[in-house]
Amino acid sequence: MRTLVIIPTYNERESLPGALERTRQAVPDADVLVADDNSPDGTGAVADAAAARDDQVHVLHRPGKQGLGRAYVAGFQWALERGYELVVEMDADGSHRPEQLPDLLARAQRPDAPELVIGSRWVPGGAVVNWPRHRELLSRGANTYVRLALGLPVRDATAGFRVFRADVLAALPLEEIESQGYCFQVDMTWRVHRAGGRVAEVPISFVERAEGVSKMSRSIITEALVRTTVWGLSHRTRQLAGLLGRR
Ligand SMILES: Nc1nc2c(ncn2[C@@H]2O[C@H](COP(=O)(O)OP(=O)(O)O)[C@@H](O)[C@H]2O)c(=O)[nH]1
Ligand SMILES: [Mg+2]
Repeated sequence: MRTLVIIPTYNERESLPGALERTRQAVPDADVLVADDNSPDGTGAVADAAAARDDQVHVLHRPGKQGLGRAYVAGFQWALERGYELVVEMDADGSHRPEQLPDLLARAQRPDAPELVIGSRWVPGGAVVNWPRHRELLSRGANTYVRLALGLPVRDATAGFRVFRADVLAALPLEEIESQGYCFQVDMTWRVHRAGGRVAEVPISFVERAEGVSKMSRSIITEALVRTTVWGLSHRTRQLAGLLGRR
């Protein structure tokens, strides 16, 4: 199936070349789109140089830092306009190992394939390598909260290594998605689930970045917490209204 791997970047000059090289080796048939938010460190130029050498590498230059969610939505639209059938999300920093992409893509292409395949840290066989304890606790806690608040049957809803079927993306109101940070991943998972899409998780080992710095911030955590709580409350209110309506 025609596959596009979208790599969002903000100040990933050191990490991007390795990510591109490994991705092209691991899945040579897939095309790659770097979605760069005009990184001050010149990541955009590094991406352009790679694209000049390789027809299967493309670059989407965005005007400035608008968050992970906006970068992915622009990348999804780019993919849909060009007829890709599978769309992959992957970080630039090496945390998502391109060598595990064939596993995810295989799961997404089986006859009973789900609409969304998540590379999961928190299913049996999944792992994190070199992650600081506080990040692990945050991720586990956030995922437990999401599962309970939304009743979402997913162990790693915040994960950013995943494969969407393009038809499910085409059916979603992408323009309406406002989540900016990692909350975007929960938002997308929740939307696919509510639209009746199936979500499957494939174990991955997530490796802490060796270069550059994380863009995780307090405001990104707050956004995720507030939005998940609002979605959870409206979900539970609808459930309750449904129950009362039936009596
Ligand atoms: N285009 C774009 N990419 C971003 C933005 N914020 C983070 N990213 C990218 O998203 C990926 C994950 O971010 P990272 O800082 O590694 O988050 P962490 O792994 O949770 O610490 C990396 O490839 C970042 O460069 C943004 O605002 N715009
Ligand atoms: Mg990272």
